[in-house]
Amino acid sequence: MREFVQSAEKHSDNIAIVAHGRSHTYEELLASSALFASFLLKGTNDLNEQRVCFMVNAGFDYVKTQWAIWRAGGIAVPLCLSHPLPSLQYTIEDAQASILVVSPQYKSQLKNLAEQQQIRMIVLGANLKMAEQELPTISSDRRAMILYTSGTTNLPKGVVSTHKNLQAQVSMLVKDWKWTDTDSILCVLPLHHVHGIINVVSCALNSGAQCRFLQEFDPATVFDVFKSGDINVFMAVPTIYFKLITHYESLPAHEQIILSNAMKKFRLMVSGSAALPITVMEKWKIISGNTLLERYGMTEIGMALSNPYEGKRKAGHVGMPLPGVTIRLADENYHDVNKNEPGEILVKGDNVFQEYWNKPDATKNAFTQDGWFKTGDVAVLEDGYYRIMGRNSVDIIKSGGYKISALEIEEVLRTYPSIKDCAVVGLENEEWGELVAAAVVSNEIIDIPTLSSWMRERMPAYRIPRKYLVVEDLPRNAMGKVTKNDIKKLF
Ligand code: MCA
Ligand code: AMP
Repeated sequence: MREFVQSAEKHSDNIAIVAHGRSHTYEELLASSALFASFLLKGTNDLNEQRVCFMVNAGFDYVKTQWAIWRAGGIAVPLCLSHPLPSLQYTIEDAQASILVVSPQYKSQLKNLAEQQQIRMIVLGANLKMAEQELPTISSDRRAMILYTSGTTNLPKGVVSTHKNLQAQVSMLVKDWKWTDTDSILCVLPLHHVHGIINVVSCALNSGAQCRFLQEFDPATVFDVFKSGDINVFMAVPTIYFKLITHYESLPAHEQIILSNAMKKFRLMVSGSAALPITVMEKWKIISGNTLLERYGMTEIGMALSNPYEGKRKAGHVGMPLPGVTIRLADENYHDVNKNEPGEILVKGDNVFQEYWNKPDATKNAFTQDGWFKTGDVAVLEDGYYRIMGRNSVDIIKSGGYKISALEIEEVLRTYPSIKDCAVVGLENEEWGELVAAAVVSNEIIDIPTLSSWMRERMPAYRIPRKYLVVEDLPRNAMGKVTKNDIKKLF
């Protein structure tokens, strides 16, 4: 946090944030976050790593809240704005939050929960009376943030990063991608994941640059901002580039020319969170004049590999280690693989997270005995560039850039009255990366729209199966284990 404050002080007159039609300087951000930190502290000296969950719309209030939590010594736990109550409740309870900060529109959704759990609820903008007090000094080894991520367990785990981890994640990108205080980026990504929080917002705000926010992704609005000439950096997941290309192709020729000319002026356009299809990279190059820089990262490590800022950006590859990151490719016994052979990506560096919240066994299992973080992703090194080949687990699905646990969806599906068993898989899909699909075992006729709406009450939209198949039984191997690759073939 210290580096954020120092940079903000240095750039106090610069515009930090543009959102909801208003601009906010770094000076305003410093003053508001200090005041709100005091409000959080409520006369105490230090939040001492209390978890503060916050469900706040993208923009000034979001960053003010995040900085205030950090400056008051709390752990920031951002909530997903589109999650239904059961998912929010899981996060709030698992994190053992003692404070909940919300934008006014989320108050009714979370009020009862906060009361039941005796959590202090703060509704932003509700004429909060604040008086500034002295703020604690926060050492960099303290916990700063918990982000929830799905994995090979059926429920999401809280990834705990310290201030030092976050600073390492930010600094390496600022350096490698040559951020400066003249940059301006547009944020369309959700702010409960590393991509939006670190790569977009924190890198900009650590550089004295400007961050513009849209409340949600919408291709036409994104293109309007592109045309305005107000931004020169953009970062998104492959699905977003796919959707932008589709929209571009629907525009009349004269509109396309204006847009293409505007995009040619960008300094940097980045893709990540999922594999960038070569077709998308090529089409984007034609329409925008920009060769997308593809990089590889994970909630537990921030970014690890990146195509070069200067130098050849290779399609289908994720480049080389970022400054401060050490990478090893290993076999199943965690020995180095031979040259040109695929292996699991293992990572070391200050960027690597501290622990899974309250899950010592999961934390232990995530590292080798000599401290390498096991990503579960398999890659091969080709001519100095890493290429991601897949994942160790079929139970992890990437759709729209979101990591999804097949097991978590199966667990919920099995509680549907007429479903006896099920198996969830990810089907390859150019737009979404993978599309969530479920084979369900039932003797009864299942009305899919009814099942779908039932699922929507329990899971966020991006986790809902988009294809169903009712089967008499699931294919299994000799050990009785469901063979998911056979299920994929059934679709
Ligand atoms: C939404 N829809 C879907 C999916 N998601 N359909 C199939 N598969 C999906 N995954 C449907 C909705 O149900 C809806 O249909 C329709 O699409 C539009 O929904 P909406 O939510 O408005 O979609 P969108 O706004 O177009 O969302 C697409 C999106 C979003 C913008 C690409 O998924 C997104 O923001 N993804 C980014 C996630 C992210 O930041 N990941 C980074 C984590 P209907 O109306 O029928 O319901 S990974 C990370 O941080 C690591 C460190 C890294 O490497 O970056
Ligand atoms: P998450 O857990 O949501 O942080 O997602 C991290 C996962 O996204 C990684 O473990 C990879 O499987 C995947 N990922 C991120 N970037 C890329 C990329 N450029 N290409 C392929 N997969 C990626």
